Amino acid sequence: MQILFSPLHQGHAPAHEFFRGERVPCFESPVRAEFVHEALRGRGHPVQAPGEDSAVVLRRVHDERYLTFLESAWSQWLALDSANADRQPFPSVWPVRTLRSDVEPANFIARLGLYSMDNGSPLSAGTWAAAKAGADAAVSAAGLLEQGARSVFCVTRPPGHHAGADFMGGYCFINNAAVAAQSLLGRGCTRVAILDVDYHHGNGTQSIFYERADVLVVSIHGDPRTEYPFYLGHADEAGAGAGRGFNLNLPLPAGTSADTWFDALEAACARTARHRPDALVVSLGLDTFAGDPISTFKLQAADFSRLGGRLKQLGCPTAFVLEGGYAAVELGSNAANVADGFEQG
Ligand code: OKP
Ligand code: ZN
Repeated sequence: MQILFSPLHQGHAPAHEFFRGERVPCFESPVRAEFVHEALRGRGHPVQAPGEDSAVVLRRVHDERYLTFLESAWSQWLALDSANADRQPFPSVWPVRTLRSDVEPANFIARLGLYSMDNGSPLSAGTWAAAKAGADAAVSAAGLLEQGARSVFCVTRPPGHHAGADFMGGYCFINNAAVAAQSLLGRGCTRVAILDVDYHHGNGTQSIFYERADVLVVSIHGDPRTEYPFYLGHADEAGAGAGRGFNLNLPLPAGTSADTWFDALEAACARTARHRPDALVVSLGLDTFAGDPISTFKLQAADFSRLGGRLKQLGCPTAFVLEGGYAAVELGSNAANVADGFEQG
């Protein structure tokens, strides 16, 4: 399987996030992508750097105002105080119901709140370059599929599926899966499916395509009544307008076993097949692993091979986009099991 990897991901390296009221080291760390890259390379998969520029497609997925902010956010932060180089900006106020989000504040932290869904998406000096490289990988994957590749694996971080058209959230800044899907539509595909198997509901992906019928979004995830991102991902969210029937959520209770998870995967695959997609984008979160430090599903290493094999049976050109997975040491082999399961399936 062709692997797309850029070392620019390493520049996204914030030190801390908030967890249970404390500042803790970031779960979403550079070693994650290094482990995945090493494991895939070690199993003989060819690796190349993303060759295409995502600039045009990015603007079809995300709002200009948000992209402009994101690209210059770190330099805006430094301009406030040169000592900010060693500090992380966090939002402190969000424009919830009754507050205005149409006026961009002059205050940097207020702008950060406007463009964030949570306090869990810390920025660092290289965040934009890392996120942009992820989008470049997504567009490059679409290009490789267009040229006849059966599958491509984007080793992207930061992840993307919580990022919406105009906001960051849940460690995510640019929605790489949405960028891949949008790029495929511009390359002769008329129907694309996104299958999100990350533990957390991909609220950003859902919201970007919610009123569209060309991109089917199917997600298996922890029930948002108890699991992040809490405010989206319920079973009754089916799409709206022209997109009605083109969003399928399969929430599962915290602690769900592998057997039950694979039952949900069958339902997800059945709906995906019925869409007859010209290409499939898999938001590949590996935080369904039993050893994940922030999630509660019970998949084991061999289950990731089974997942890859099942996805192969859909018979579509497939782009895998790395999302979550925080058991860093096992992340590489779990990701490589999906790739190998797909190729052998
Ligand atoms: C991203 B992905 C709060 C800690 C929890 C939310 C989890 C984001 C998961 N600061 N953060 O879907 O794996
Ligand atoms: Zn996740």
